[in-house]
Formats: sequence, C-alpha cells, structure tokens
Amino acid sequence: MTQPALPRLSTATIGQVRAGVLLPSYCRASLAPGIVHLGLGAFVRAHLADYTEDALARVPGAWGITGVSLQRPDQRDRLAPQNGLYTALQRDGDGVRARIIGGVRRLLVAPENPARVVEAMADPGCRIVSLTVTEKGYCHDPATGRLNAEHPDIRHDLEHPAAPRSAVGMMVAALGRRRAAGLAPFTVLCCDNLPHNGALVAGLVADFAALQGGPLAAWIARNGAFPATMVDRIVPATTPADLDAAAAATGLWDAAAVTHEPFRQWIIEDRFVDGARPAWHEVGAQLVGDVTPFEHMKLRLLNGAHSALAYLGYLAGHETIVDAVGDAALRDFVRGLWCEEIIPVVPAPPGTDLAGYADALLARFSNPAIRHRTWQIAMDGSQKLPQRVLATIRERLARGLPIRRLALVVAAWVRYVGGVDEAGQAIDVRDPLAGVLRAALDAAGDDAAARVAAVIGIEAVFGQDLPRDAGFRAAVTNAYWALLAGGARAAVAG
Ligand code: CS2
Repeated sequence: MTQPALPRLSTATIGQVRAGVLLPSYCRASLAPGIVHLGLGAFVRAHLADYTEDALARVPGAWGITGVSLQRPDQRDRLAPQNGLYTALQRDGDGVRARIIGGVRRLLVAPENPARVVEAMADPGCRIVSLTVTEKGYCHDPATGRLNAEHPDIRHDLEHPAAPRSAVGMMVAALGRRRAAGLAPFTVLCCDNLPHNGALVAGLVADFAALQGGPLAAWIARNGAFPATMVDRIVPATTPADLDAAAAATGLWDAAAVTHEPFRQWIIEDRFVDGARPAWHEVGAQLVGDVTPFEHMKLRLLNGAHSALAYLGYLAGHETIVDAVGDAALRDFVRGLWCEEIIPVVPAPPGTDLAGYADALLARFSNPAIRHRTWQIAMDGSQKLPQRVLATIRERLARGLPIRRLALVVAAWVRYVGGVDEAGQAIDVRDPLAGVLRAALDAAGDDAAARVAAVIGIEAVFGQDLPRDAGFRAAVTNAYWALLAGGARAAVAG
C-alpha cells in the first residue's frame, strides 16, 4: 500500500500533480481559519470541506478549517506531512475525477492537548464549530435525545472542565471562554445523521452547561445558533486500493485520500451567528427555513435502507452495499421497503418526488466504484436505528399500518448483534451498547422470543413505548423466526 516511487503530496510537490487534477484556486497561504471542525473522518473531508473549497473559489474569506481528531492521532499523522492537503477522488462506473483539497490549515489531536482545542474554538476568528463525530460522539440517550449525564466522558468533563474529552464538553468550555471575553458565540453546525440535529446538540450543550451551573446556559440560549442540517454523500472508509487509485490519478502519493460518489447534498437551516458563513449557498448547498422534511427523507429512505442492507446483507454473506443490491432478493426487498412502508408515511420535501428519490438511491447504491462495507454501516446500530427505522415504525403503528419489512430490519439487527452469522462465523459487533446487548442476550438464553424481547426491551434504544407494543413485539419475533428458519435471503423474499 505504499508508493515509494512517487513523491508525497505536500505544498512542495503540488506543482508536480498530473494535468487535469483540480487544485485550490484561492490563495492558500493567506487562508485564515474560521471553522473548527470536530471529527476529521473521511466524510467531512469529502463533504463540508469540498463545499468550502468551492465556496472559497467563488467568494474569498477567512474560512480555513482547523481539523480536530477527538480520539486518535492517525488523521493528523497522515495529513500533517502533507501540510493538510489531500485528494478527494470522485468515482463511478464512468471514471474518476481527482481534486486536491486545500482548506484544512491546522490539525489538532484533542487528547494530546485539549486546552489547545478549546483555545482554537475560543479564538475570535473562529465563527463556526462544525461536527462529524458520529452518532455516539454526542454522549446522549438515542431514544430521548437527552445528554447521558452518566456517560464516562461527560462525568469526566464535569469534573475537569478545563481538559474536556467530549465534543459537548469542549464546546461548552470554549463558549464559556467567549462569554468571559465579551465575544459572540460561534455557530454550532452539526453534520451528523441525527434527527433535528441542531436542536439536539443545542439541548445537549444546554444540559451540560446547566449541570455546571452559573449563567452560561442562559447566555448560550440567548445568543447561540445551532442550525439543523441534512448532509449527504456516500464516502466509505478509505482502503489501500483507494490510495493506489488516488496516486494513479494524481501522480503523487497521498496517505489521506478519500473516495466518494459524485452525488452530494447539503440542506442547512439558515441561522448563523451574525450571518457569518462561507458562500456555501452559491455552490449548491440549500439554505432553508425548515430542514425537517429533507432530514426525514434522507434518514428514513437512504440511511434506513443502508441499515437494512447492512444487517440483512451481512447475514446473507454480502461484503458491500453494491454486492447486496446486486442480489435480486435484497434489491426487491429494499424497493418494497421504500414503496410500501417508508414513502407512504414520509412527507415529501418541497419540489421532491420520493419515488424518484428512491430510484436515484438505488442507482447510487449500485455504483460499482464505491465499495461501502456492510460491516461499516452495521456499526453502532443502537445509535442509528431510532432515527433510521424506529421513527418510521412508530408512524405506521400510530396509523394501524403493517410493518412486516421494517420489523425484519429490526430482527436482522437482533440477529446481527447476537454475534454469529448464518455460516456460524463470529461477527465483530461494534456498538457503544455492545456490553448491554451481550448481557441482555446472555440472560435470555436460546429461546428466540426471549432474545427478541430482551433486545427490544432496551429503553435507551426502543423508548418506553415500543417494548410495550404487542404488535411490534409480535412482528419482530415473527421476522426473527423467519431469519432463523431460512436465513436472510429467504426471509426477505417471504
Ligand atoms: C451510512 C452513512 O455509515 C452509515 O451508517 O449509512 O454514512 C451514509 O453513507 C451517509 O449518511 C450518506 O450520506
């Protein structure tokens, strides 16, 4: 996976890049930081940073990005020798387009020096703190959306407010510094796939500040801005083959390249402190008054189907989403899930035809150049299912409508977190509630109905309503039996 024969991408070598590769078209050397981004994974590098690159080319401004890794130094270690530069490789069946992105100007690793992260956010030049820390990074209870005050990182941060570990703790520490310095707050721009993500993060920040006591919570409520967003682009974890493809496209070795599909979408609630933001609206992002219909469409159709294909596809032996939708049984199942169970209870955003949206999703999932692993999407199901699948189930139950396919998705998750696949192989289950799930399943023993009841009884995921709903329990139990009896391929056809 190394290309020792090629020079490594950096400011010194960028001039050697192959013709046709897109390059930063603004003055990078004088780009001052205006955004602190928490969670420097592949997604933000192919989404917010890509839009910002376009915005800077259109309207210059102090919108450089300080990228913060909240856990490991890996991204910084890949990007720092490249002066923050990296390749975004857009791929589909028709070919490859390479772009070098230059917006990341500074790199920090929070555990190495949390005070520097707080300082970067407290700096007057910082106008936006954006986040892609994944669902579990918010330390909240997924069923209620409230701060989990017992979360070890939150407990730590309440005891050590000057050296926070959690994103929420860091933002509150920095907002406190800004208030003390007489500065306006920064806008908090959540770019994770969470329901009402702006209000959710506002609530977590408020909960945390209230636990600390003092006037900060009220100051944030009065002056802060937490716009909701809907973010969309399929960006799988980078593989060694992707790095080779990026090197082949640019002629430079890049340890931090990302691969993404051509499609991108960004809907942002137009609510920023002092209106300060890059010209994202001029480069395709839609600034709107209400993100909710877009968010419901995306979380329930795209992410809901992704999770369905992740669990059912993994159990059926498919490594990637493109493999799973290449299997006619699963493809038909997902079509049925959209048309029969999801679309009828999701209001269409203005100007959108949901059937067309679903067709476009199937085409995106079928992109042969994007190998998005079912195992990657299957991660953290306890944090994902509520907004992706359970919200639609609640809508249907309230209207007395059947939930056969949706219940099968929940049953596939129960089967998946059981930790053994249909071939008898162990599954590497990654989930912040893995211990809780394991204990529930161990206590239930081998009885299928007891295993389903144990998992769907976890209130942090299923709330108080669903565990008590006899119709829900029966539908998931029946689906689980079908999975045990004939496997995932037969169950989806049933
Ligand atoms: C995926 C998302 O990993 C997952 O859970 O469903 O990352 C998905 O690819 C993006 O939300 C697409 O915008």
